Amino acid sequence: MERTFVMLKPGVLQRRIAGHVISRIEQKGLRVIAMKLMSIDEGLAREHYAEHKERDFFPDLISYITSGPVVTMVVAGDGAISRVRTLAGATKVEDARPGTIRGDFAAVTRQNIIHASDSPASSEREVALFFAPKEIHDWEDPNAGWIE
Ligand code: FUP
Repeated sequence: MERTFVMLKPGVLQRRIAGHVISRIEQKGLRVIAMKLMSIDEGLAREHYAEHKERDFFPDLISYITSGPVVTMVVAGDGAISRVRTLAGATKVEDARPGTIRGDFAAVTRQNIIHASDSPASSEREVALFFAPKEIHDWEDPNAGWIE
């Protein structure tokens, strides 16, 4: 069973669409096993996006991600990493297809609604960066045996 780190970026709360985005994840059959509302300080933002620190968009990215509260989650399920990436859609809004979260809700790439880990190594690093083990509450669906 795979785990992935998911973050709903600041614009999501401001636009009152958190429920819509979380529903996409739940409707796909994935399990939310950790979730919290938090504000990201500059240090945490820089660490999270360290791979982009040389990119020209880095200062704007850090300023945006620290501009308001975010919703962070750990999502579990078979193939959770690629399944959430598929639900999220392409990074650049011009490439994000209708039906995906970014394709349906994002108009600006920097404000592209959702972050989701892109590999098992990223997931492990990001889950540990944002959640203490005791904040993760795994659970089983008693109906799972009936529906698959
Ligand atoms: P993703 O894994 O899809 O979130 O994409 P990246 O890790 O490549 O990018 C992280 C964030 O940087 C994006 F969500 C938005 C921002 N970004 C830009 O603002 N401009 C770009 O050209 C690429 C990414």
